[in-house]
Amino acid sequence: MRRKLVAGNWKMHGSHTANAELLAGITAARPFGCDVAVCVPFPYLSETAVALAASEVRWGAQDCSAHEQGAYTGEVSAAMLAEFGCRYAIVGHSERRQYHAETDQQVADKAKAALARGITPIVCVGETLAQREAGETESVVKRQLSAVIHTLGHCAGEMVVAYEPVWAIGTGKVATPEQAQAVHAVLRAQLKAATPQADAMKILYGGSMKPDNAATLMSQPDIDGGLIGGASLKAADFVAICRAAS
Ligand code: 3PY
Repeated sequence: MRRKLVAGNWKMHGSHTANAELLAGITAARPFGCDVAVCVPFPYLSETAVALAASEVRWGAQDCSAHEQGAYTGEVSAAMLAEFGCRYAIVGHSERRQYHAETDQQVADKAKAALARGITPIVCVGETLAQREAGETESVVKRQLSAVIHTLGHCAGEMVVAYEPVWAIGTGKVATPEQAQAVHAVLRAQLKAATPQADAMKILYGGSMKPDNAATLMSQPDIDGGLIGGASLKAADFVAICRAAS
């Protein structure tokens, strides 16, 4: 039995006041029967670390530079994230692939940089609507994951994978449990061919996961939790998803 993980992806949302309220709402609902994390904007890592210090809720970032240090204006290194106690870093979210033209190899390099500093990368893969309609879902997600597997080598078993169909992100559309499970099974098989740790690895579903669909999605055999967008911004919704995972 894999313990589930529910990770909130706040994206570019938050303020000191809103964060304090949200984090208080989450910690007040402990204990959870699953692993719980929030991935917050960089400027809020410090206050999140303070707010969550006495709890088992973890925190992380939404990106991580592939570079160790240097003249990379605007970038944040894994070493810096580690200094803030980050447990996770999301890499390769479709919004970064789309708006920042991140390639499969850049995503893989970011995952490697995170792991080198003891931060678990949550590696996002997923197809666009056009790719799904063209029957390319499997080849797209396998190509995206393959770059990471090859770059991480014997450490591949240490990442978390998140399947996020791009057409389900921020659209209110959600993959059916069967659609999601089918892709998760493909990813699990690919991981099995790459690492003996595959059966223990978490593959999250992301893309409009909400309190009313979380339990059914997470009841699928290869769905080990969720990467939660909009619903992670309301404590009641996020907590309800964590309960569904417990
Ligand atoms: C969403 O659910 O919208 C996400 O992008 C989660 O990362």
